[in-house]
Amino acid sequence: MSVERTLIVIKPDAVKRGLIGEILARFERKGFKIARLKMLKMSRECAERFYDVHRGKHFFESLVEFMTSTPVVAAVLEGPNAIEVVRLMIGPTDGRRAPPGTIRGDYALDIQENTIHASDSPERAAFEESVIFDPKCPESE
Ligand code: FUP
Repeated sequence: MSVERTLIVIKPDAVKRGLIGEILARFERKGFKIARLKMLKMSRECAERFYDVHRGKHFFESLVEFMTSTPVVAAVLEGPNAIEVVRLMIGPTDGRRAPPGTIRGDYALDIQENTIHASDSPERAAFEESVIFDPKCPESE
């Protein structure tokens, strides 16, 4: 069992719907420690860095617009096999196909406005934490 860190972002759709507490509570109940927490309104530069691997894809521009539209809440979660376990808890990308019981399965009906992001590898987790917690990605006022 390896203790890992992963980065989650509660997306604008979920923040607007008042789901921050409910979503964080699911991870706390599961046993993860919230190691870092930040509410921010992502700048375009911050969102483009965060989603650098998707640059050039057909949905990139609309994804950046969505993620910069209203504040998000980011957290670093720590616990055993955090990356794999948190990905299982959030479910597949498309909310319509995500099984009930997963976060996307319970709260989302869309592929973009799908409630939550979670890192998919240790390298991405470290990179995404560095982007989000960089002072160049300022906290929302
Ligand atoms: P995931 O890792 O499950 O968040 O999904 P992906 O890495 O496949 O997608 C990254 C982001 O792009 C997600 F926010 C969903 C979004 N996306 C679209 O908006 N349209 C698509 O066709 C595919 C992904």
